[in-house]
Amino acid sequence: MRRLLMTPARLVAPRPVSGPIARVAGALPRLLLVAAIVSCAETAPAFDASSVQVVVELRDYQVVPSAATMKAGTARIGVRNRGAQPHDLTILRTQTAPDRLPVDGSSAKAREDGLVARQPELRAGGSARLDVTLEPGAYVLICNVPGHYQLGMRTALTVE
Ligand SMILES: [Cu+2]
Repeated sequence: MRRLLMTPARLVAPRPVSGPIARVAGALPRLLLVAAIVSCAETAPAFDASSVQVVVELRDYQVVPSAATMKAGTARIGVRNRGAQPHDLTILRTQTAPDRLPVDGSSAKAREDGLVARQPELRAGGSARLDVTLEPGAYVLICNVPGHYQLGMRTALTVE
C-alpha cells in the first residue's frame, strides 16, 4: 500500500541518510523486537485443524474435546495444552464414569485400566497429533499427571 502511494520521484531520488545500510540499521531494533515476540509466543501447532477429527484442549484443570462423539476407526486427534502446567492426554476404554476411576494413593494417578493411547506430557502451549484406532465403545479422556485427574482433568468420549 505504502509503495503505491509513493511518487516515482521519491522512489528514484537518493536521499543522503537513507542508503541500504542505513535502512537495515534503522529496521534492526524493530526486527529484534518482532523476533523476541515470536519466540515468546505459542509455537506453531503440530497439526492442521482441518486434518484432525477432534481437537482436545488440555486446560488447568479440564480436558475439553471439540466433540463428545467420534466415528470408529483410525482417528487423528489434535492435542493442545492451553494451560500453564504440563499435561498429558490418556485415553482409556472403560464403562466407568469419568469421575469414578480408581486412584492409586501413592502415585496420585488414576488407574489406567483399558489404556488405549497416550500423548505424553506437553508443556504449556505445546501441541501434538495423536493417531489412534478406536473401536466403538465408551471412553474416558484424562490427564494422568499426578493429581490432575483428581483436580478435574477427565471427560467422556463416545465412539460409534
Ligand atoms: Cu494435567
